[in-house]
Formats: sequence, structure tokens, C-alpha cells
Amino acid sequence: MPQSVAVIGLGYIGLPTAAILASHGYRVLGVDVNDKHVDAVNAGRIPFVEPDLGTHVAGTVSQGLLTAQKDTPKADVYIIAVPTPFAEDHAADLSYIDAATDALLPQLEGGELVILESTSPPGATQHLADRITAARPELSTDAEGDPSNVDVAHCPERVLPGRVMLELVENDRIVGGLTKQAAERAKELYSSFCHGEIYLTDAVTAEMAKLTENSFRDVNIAFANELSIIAEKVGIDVFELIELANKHPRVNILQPGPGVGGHCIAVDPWFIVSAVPEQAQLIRTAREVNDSKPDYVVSRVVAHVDGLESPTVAALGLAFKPDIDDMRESPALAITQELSRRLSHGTILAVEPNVAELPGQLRNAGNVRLVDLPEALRRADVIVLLVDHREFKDWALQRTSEPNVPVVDTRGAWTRSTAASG
Ligand code: SAJ
Repeated sequence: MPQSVAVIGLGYIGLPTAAILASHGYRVLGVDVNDKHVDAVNAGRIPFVEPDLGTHVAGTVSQGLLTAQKDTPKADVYIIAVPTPFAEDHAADLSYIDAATDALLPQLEGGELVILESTSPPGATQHLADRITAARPELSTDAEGDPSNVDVAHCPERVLPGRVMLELVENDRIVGGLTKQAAERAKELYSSFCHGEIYLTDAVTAEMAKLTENSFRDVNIAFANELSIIAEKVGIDVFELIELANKHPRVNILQPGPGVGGHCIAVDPWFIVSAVPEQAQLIRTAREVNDSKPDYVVSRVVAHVDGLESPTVAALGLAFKPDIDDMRESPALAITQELSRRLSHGTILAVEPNVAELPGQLRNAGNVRLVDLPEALRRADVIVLLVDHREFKDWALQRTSEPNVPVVDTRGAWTRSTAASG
């Protein structure tokens, strides 16, 4: 110590990890294929929004502890933090992990530690190790103590976007080693900045733990989403129903919404389904329930304007969750797009306080405009609340009268607040 650490992939997880290691004394070399990310980091700037990350990057870059480049350098430790999207058939696409492995292969001498942080299907860490030994047969990954051994471990990230710098330090972590030595070396590295417990296990258990955490949440949100449809059928308010059921000491139902967005919970359960399709019945159904919710919301909105010659819909929110600008896999965005298609004879007034312009997917639609909340409310024939942004909750709380148009409230921000008068 201090050792050199190469962090491959300077995205939402890689860059915060690189910056926090650099602020704890490691010499960190960030690697990214994207020039914009490399240039931003070398200038001490961050290429995306994340609270407190900017200070860490600016500080460590100015001290020479963190630099970025496009080629993979020689280092004592490699951390791979590249995306694992899914393919058409929902199987995990490991091509970014493979490309990162191929780029570090020529640098290996034996004695290095390679950590896979990317969310991975069961067996991906072993797959990475096999790729190393296939290309470099003089190296091994299962011969602890041998100078030709490369230690390989999986250490999945668990941080919540928007709270990354805090959760990197505070959350417990799981480290799965292909060998005990690999797990212990990875634990030593992470304990330099992580105050949580670091639990050691094997690689497949660590891979499954990460997928299980996000699947647990997906299944529980699917339960809430199914309840929202049932509640409507039986003519009751789902938000009141859940609030009351949660008064039971052993019941804790999550909140329904317009569907599940983001790049994690809507993706990771598929890795389990694709690995064991026969067994993962509940996990698959939950994905299907959550993926079908946007269509359900669209049909409710469309039903309210049936017969109008030129309907106007106020669509409140485009992001995948409150108070951020991130629209990855956002059900609010998908619903707005589908409304624009289904109501091509009408107008969709989108309100998204966290962006200055419409995203590309909506810009060419022709009948979608980005407007402020008062204009949308004034002109709408129907209001659909898609994201419980602070601005919308405040509006719901402070309203002095009920609008005289229907409100499709997917988040309960409207329903659970009472009009100040009237
Ligand atoms: N959502 C609901 N109802 C709820 C809670 C969430 O509909 O009661 C929706 C949100 O609106 C959003 C989606 O779920 O569309 C996901 O949001 P989130 O805030 O629950 O989670 P993410 O995707 O931002 O981050 C998750 C976290 N995982 C868990 O909480 C188990 C985070 O800790 C992970 O590190 C992250 O996935 C990841 O990278 O895997």
C-alpha cells in the first residue's frame, strides 16, 4: 500500500469508486472508451450529476492521485465496472466485460487482483477467469500463493443513484472470491474506505446476492402494482389500502407506480430468469406485471378523453423516480411516448422540472411539448401524475380547489393529499 488501481469504466459506479479509492491514498488510473468521460475527469470535472462526486474528483485529480485514459495500463488491481445490458432474449450481454478483460490481459504478470463490480449473471466471474487463462495459459486463477496466480473476485455495487458517495462508505458489501485469497485481498481494498461490514463468500453467491436484492424489490413492487389494479376493480383507493395493511407489524408493502424504471431493478431479475427459466416463475411474473403497468396507465388516460376531437393531456414527470433527471428505462417516458402515438390527434403537455428540453425520443413526436405546471394544468382535459417530484407533491398539497378534469394518479401524490379547501 499504496498500490495502483485501474478502474475500467468511468460511469455511475466506476467513477465514484475511482474517486473514493484515490481519496484514500491509492494511485488510481481510470479507463474509459468514451473521450468525453476521459477528458472531463482529467479536467477535474464529472460527466454526469451525482451529489458530492464533483468535490472528490476535482480534489484527487488536482493532487495527481486520479487520472483517466483510454488504454488499459499496468496496475496491481483492476476493477471492472462496465455495463451489463440484456440482449433481446433477456440473457445478460457480457460483451463489455469481455472487452474490458481482453484489454487488461496483455498487462498481467501474475500477482494481480481482478475485481468484477458489474452486475453479473451466475458464472460470469468464472467466465472472466476462464478468459484470462485461455488467452494466457501460463497464468492461473485457482492456485493460491503461486506467483503466476491472478486473484479474481466479484464485488457487486449496491449504491443508490443520488446517494452514491454516502452509500459507498456506509453500506455493507459482499465479496465473492474464486479463491479465499482473492476474497481476502478484495476485502482489504474495500475496507480502506467502506465502514460497513464486508462479508466474504464464493463468486456465484455474490453474483446471485446482487440479483436477488433487486429481484426482491421488483417482486414486491409488482405486488403493489397488481394491488393497484385489483383496488380499482373493486372500487377502493390502493394507497389507503396499503397504508392500512402496513399497520400490521409484519406487513410492509411497497408503493405502486406507473411501472419500474432505472437500469437495475427493471433489468437484473431477467438475469436470474434467463439463467434458470424453469425455476424462476415468480421473478418472471413480477417482471411481466411491472412491464405491463405502463400500458394499463395509457389505457386509463385514453379512456378519459375518448370521443374528444382534440384532447390535451398533462403528463406530469418523465424521470424514472422523483427529483432526478435520469430517464433510463423510465415508465413515465414510455407512457408519454405511447400517449403521443395513441392520441396523435391531440396534444401531450409534458412537465419535467428537472430538464430544460424534451429528450430525443419525444422531440420528434410533433404533438408533445415541454411546458410548466400551471400551463399544463390550465389546458388539460386529463392529468396523469407519473412521477412524485417535489414540485408536484407541493402542488397537490397546496391546491385550494379540485381541478374539474380527471386525475390519473399513478403515485398517490395527489390522492394522499387533501385539498386545502373545497
Ligand atoms: N419504485 C416503485 N415503488 C416503490 C419503490 C420503487 O414503483 O415502492 C420504482 C421507482 O419509481 C423506480 C424503480 O422502482 O422506477 C427503481 O427505483 P429504486 O429507487 O427503488 O432503485 P434504483 O433502481 O435507483 O436502485 C436500485 C437499488 N437496489 C435496491 O434498493 C435493492 C440500489 O441499492 C442498487 O445499487 C441499484 O438498484 C443497482 O445499481 O442495482
